[in-house]
Amino acid sequence: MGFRVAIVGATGLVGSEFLRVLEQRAFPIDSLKLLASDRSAGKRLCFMGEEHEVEETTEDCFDGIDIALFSAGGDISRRFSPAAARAGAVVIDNSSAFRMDPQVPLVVPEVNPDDIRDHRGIIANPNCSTIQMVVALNPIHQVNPIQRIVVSTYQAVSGTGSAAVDELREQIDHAVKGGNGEVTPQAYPHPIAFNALPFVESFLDNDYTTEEWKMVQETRKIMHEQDMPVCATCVRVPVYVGHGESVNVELSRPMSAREAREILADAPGVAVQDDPGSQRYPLPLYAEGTDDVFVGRIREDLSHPSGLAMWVVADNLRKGAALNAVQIAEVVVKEEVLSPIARR
Ligand code: NAP
Ligand code: 12T
Repeated sequence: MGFRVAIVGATGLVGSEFLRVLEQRAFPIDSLKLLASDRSAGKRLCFMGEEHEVEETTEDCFDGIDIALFSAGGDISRRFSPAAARAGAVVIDNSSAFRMDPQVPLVVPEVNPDDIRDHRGIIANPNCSTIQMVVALNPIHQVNPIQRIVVSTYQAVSGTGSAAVDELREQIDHAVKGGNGEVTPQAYPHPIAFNALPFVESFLDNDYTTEEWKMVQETRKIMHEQDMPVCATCVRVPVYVGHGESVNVELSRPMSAREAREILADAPGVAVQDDPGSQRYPLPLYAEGTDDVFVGRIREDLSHPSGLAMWVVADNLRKGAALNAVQIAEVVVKEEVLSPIARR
């Protein structure tokens, strides 16, 4: 038996990754509804060798939908996902709109799949930077509880959407053609080509960015550790796809780098790439289009008796967004926890 699936934001970067991931994983689909803004209505997108017409998202377009994958920004999620849930769909939402809502599970299937059972129609997909970090840290935490996390991210422009990807390309083109550096940044407050911006999304009153604060709060919620101390610095770098993270943890007891490597080698969703002698470590360029969270540069933190340092990379559009959401949908289907309204 297949399911009736809708994708809201189907024309976006995450939306097109949804189409690829659903196809590659052979998700059981009976019918597929592609939704976006009125600007895209009538556009045709290919899925499983067939063209599908994009429709405008409206409150009443979710009738008969079992699973609605939302990826069109927080405003659209707030506007339409309650209607989708009321119509009997399970909403899997990629925006930050509902992530910290106590009634909405926030799920990384490798870490807290059981939280899915408590959903009331909406399940939130975490922030990309948080997802890859908890996939790498949770297996260590289960063996030797983490006392504190310090993370710095190196985030790709595709996290911002297709306009930012175009902007990086244009700024690089401009420089290659001998431009004198006068570009008018739009996606970010400063040029992103040949730069590194210690700013992702927006600033809060506490001088952290919203992205940094999501990493703090979402990590605690997913790992069920409400008091976990987390300090994040999020940096945008001129990379198209693939977020990198320098992660430092303080554990309850010392752990050798070798033991950490062994734990991670057996961890679901993790691939260890760690051989300094042959220049082997995770790289965004090679993570693009793949599903794993890659971990390398695993070292004992020589400045702390029970510290570890590591470098974590994943495709932010796949494990960071579309893949994680489809994995949630796979659990929903397998555990038969479809909408409380429309369980079939
Ligand atoms: P994008 O490439 O800019 O695409 C935006 C999508 O939203 C397009 O399909 C667009 O449709 C659609 N949209 C815009 N206004 C709409 C409206 N009024 N009604 C319906 N659809 C509308 O952005 P993206 O990279 O795919 O990201 C989209 C969203 O996904 C983000 O805003 C964020 O909430 C979420 N996201 C989450 C993560 C994560 O960490 N889990 C990562 C990346 C993105 P048109 O083509 O018709 O304009
Ligand atoms: N600002 O899903 O710009 O909360 O890289 C994901 C990615 C927000 C999110 C980004 C962002 C999210 C970004």
